Amino acid sequence: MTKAGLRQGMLHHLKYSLGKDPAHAQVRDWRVALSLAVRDRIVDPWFAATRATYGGRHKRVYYLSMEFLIGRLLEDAIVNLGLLDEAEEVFREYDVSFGDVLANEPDAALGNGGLGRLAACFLDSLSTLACPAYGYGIRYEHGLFRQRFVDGRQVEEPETWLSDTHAWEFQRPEAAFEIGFGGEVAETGSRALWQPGESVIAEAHDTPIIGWRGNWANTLRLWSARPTRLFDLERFNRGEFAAAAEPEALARTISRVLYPDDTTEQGKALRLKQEYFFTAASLRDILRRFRSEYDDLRKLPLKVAIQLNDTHPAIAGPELVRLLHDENGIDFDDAVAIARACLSYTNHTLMPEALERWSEALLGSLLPRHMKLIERIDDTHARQHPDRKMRIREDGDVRMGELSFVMAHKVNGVSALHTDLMRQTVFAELNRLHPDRIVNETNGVTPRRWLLSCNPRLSALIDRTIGNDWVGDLERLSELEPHVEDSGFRADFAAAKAENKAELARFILETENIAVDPEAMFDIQIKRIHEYKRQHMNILETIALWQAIRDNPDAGWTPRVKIFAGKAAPGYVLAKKIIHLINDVARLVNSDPVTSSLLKVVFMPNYNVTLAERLIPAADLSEQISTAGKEASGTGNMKLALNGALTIGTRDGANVEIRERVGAENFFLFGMTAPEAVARRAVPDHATRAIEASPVLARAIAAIEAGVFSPGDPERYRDVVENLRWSDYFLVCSDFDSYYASQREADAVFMDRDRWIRMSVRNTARSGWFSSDRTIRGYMNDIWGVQSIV
Ligand code: GL7
Repeated sequence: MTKAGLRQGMLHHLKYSLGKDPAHAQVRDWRVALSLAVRDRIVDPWFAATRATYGGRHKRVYYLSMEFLIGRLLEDAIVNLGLLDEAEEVFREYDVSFGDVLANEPDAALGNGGLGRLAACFLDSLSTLACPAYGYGIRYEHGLFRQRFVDGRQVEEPETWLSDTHAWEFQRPEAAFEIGFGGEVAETGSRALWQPGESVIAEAHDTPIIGWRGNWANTLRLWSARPTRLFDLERFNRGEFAAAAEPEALARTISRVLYPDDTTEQGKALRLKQEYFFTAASLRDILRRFRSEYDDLRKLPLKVAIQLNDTHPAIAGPELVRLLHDENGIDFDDAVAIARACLSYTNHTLMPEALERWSEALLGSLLPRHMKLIERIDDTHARQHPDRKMRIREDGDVRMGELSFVMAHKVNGVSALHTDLMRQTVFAELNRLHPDRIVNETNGVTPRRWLLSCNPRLSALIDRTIGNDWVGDLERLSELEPHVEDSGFRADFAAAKAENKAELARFILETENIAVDPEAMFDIQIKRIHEYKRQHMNILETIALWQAIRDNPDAGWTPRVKIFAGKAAPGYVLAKKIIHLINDVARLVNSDPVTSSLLKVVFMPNYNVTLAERLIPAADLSEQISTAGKEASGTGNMKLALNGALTIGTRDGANVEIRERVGAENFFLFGMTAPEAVARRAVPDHATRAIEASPVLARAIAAIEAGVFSPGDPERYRDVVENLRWSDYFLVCSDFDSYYASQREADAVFMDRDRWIRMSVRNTARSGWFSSDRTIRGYMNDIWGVQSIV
């Protein structure tokens, strides 16, 4: 498409969709007009993809996920359609800042963290690879809460991404299904009929997702809930206005908010309702589409692959069995076999508190027929495997991981280490019974967003050096490797990073009013706040460094800016305390005249996809410091390495594979391995011993206890410190010395700037394997049995 075409489309929408004259258009009007013009360009390839899929009678992939953390869509679409230069030029003509137009789009924060962002990267790759696919999820009215700090404490505010026009979606009032809850089950012989006691309507909203080069588009179909009956007219006429509106309010509650959890289970009835709501609507839709083409439901697995993103859609197993058996008369054992051949399940965490369980009582009352089917699935499986000790049901609960495993033909982990640990721990017995079921698909990230769009300076340098085929084939970044010996290339590489850092420094000054030295090492930890991710180990190290600099300010320290960003789950008291501590440390350290040219601490509020896009290109050092065995994969670690940051990290999750690929000499490794961590935890008083053995750590902890960072309130961090001293399940104390030493090694290397840049280039050149295109190819071959359509 030409610049003229884009201009014309945009002016058309400005006039006819928004009713605005260019002379009076606001940034928001331009943004919506541009989005609609770009969306118009997606419709044809979208239809063509649908036609090709029907025409070729191809198998489709259905990715069921409670979360799609897609962020902003406009720039992605423009980049994938190759319209970036054209769009920039058009806005120059109208003297409107293109950057402001892009920044006007709200972030679609329909996810908490890595799990939701992975689903978004997968959508981009599925379209790029021309794999016929649908993403299915919930159209939350309010995505992840907005984070503010008040006196250093996290305050949550509702997020309102839909309050302005959402230009991307097509409402589909005709694609609606009635979803029932509760009620009774009438059994007649071996068949049963479920009569739900209440119901809501699931209504579809479609967003087309265009792939790289604009050849293929898939659909993200999000369900919103509306009442079967709008309001109670009788009550309204009696003047009971609030009561009359009740059914509507109740129904809408289901798609009202995203649960703000991250790797902790949320045991709420409403959450279970959300899970069943979107899973049931999606399955109904999948069967409707299948039936429009084929009449034998037994052939379902030939045409349908359903991926369960974690256990949140685990009820898909019993629901599909119910649809096949109760509603279509297929024999129970056959129904289970058909469902299993369609379903596969991705596990994203081994943390016991995050593995979903629902009480049989709750399941039985909300989904009575499903509870009976789960019992039957469990009993049948136990009969088939008499030596089985574990069951799907345990202590009055249904374990959703076990249910998903039993109902899936493939179960995958998200990094090599995590998959091994799955085989050895949570699913050890099931793995023994079904040794071929578990496979590994190491996570990846889309290079379109996480290098091409977010880091234009580095992307342009790569284009100039090796051409631009790397965007669709990221392993070609390896062609950069020989250029590491070229001093001109190294200088350009360093300049791109330096400019990115200068830009971030300006942003930090503007938004946080903190002046940071762009020449200093930008040391970045960005992710949800969690004890296992150990932001508190990072802040302890910061305190220790600050103390060491004060002791001897002229010892040739490497200047550092410690940057943190991330949200804590609102109910996670200790995580919120850690945020407060980091902010308190920042306040004191940043105003210390002795250290302020050498050390700054910045906690950027409201971490989201857009902020990540700003921070990642400017990072020198990537903090990936979780307790070994706890981070299933991580994906931020990949984005940072791809953008040339060096990792300081443990042998956890995908760090292991990153280190293998970028080379051990280009990675700052520290800390215990996963088995060592398990052994260490068994040592009585491991934390106290570690503190006694480390004067540096002891002194940092003592400063917190003395109220150095909370003057007049020395008790403020009592729980954080007591937890470290007396329990320290995540082994902060035991790993501390190793971490501190590794940080000093990073300091030394950073002083040798040429060596650092060589290491940085190698990180970028060797990160090509971490493309989500590679990951999706793995799923297509190993799990779904589908092919790209060319
Ligand atoms: C997570 C893991 O914690 C994270 O390590 C992984 O990269 C991500 C995607 O596979 O999934 N599991 C999880 O429950 N959340 C994650 O981010 C919220």
